[in-house]
Amino acid sequence: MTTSARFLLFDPVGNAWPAVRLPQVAFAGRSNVGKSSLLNALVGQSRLARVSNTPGRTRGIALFEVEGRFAFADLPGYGFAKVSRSEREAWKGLVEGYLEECESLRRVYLLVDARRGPEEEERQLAAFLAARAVPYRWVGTKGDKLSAREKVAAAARFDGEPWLAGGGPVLLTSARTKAGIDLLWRDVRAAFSP
Ligand SMILES: Nc1nc2c(ncn2[C@@H]2O[C@H](COP(=O)(O)OP(=O)(O)OP(=O)(O)O)[C@@H](O)[C@H]2O)c(=O)[nH]1
Ligand SMILES: [Mg+2]
Repeated sequence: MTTSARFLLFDPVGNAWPAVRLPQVAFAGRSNVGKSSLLNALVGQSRLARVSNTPGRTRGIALFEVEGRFAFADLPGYGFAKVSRSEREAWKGLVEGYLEECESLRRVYLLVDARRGPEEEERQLAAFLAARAVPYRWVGTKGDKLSAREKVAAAARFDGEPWLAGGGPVLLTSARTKAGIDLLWRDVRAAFSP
């Protein structure tokens, strides 16, 4: 299924996103975790958000209009070892500024490679959102790389991780097989329902 979606803007410094007033959800997570791929899987367009094999390629916030009534934010990835301290600081300023100040932000999807589970950076980001009462959801990515047994173990890695606004288990997805995409859509729609 394809969903109407179009590129709105790419904001590398944080001065352009405030112009987008549409209600929005954001996709956050480590470099290479699969943020852009998941966004593409959601809208059923393989080339809307840019997917790359070079971690840390997306250095700004990309915003996409979806169904003409809300927006998806593809946030720049973190945790890529090869970036300098100043680049890390720039990332932090850009992402935290957006998460803190975007009044139309309804929910944040915290993407975690299902094979790894949440680590220190993910917990810090979750705590940052929790402290500001921004609802978030854990999403496991690249589920196609896991056997059935590994999927059970992967889900268990999220046990005890905090949830806001509703709760529930980690949403295990695969941009490749489209597993979990329907469930994720249901959650996205819930974020935009009054
Ligand atoms: N097997 C598998 N590979 C995936 C999946 N999703 C993404 N990938 C691969 O993982 C790599 C990174 O995907 P991206 O979507 O660019 O990841 P990103 O989080 O947007 O990366 P940055 O923008 O650099 O932070 C690409 O080579 C994708 O093909 C998935 O569900 N399954
Ligand atoms: Mg990306």
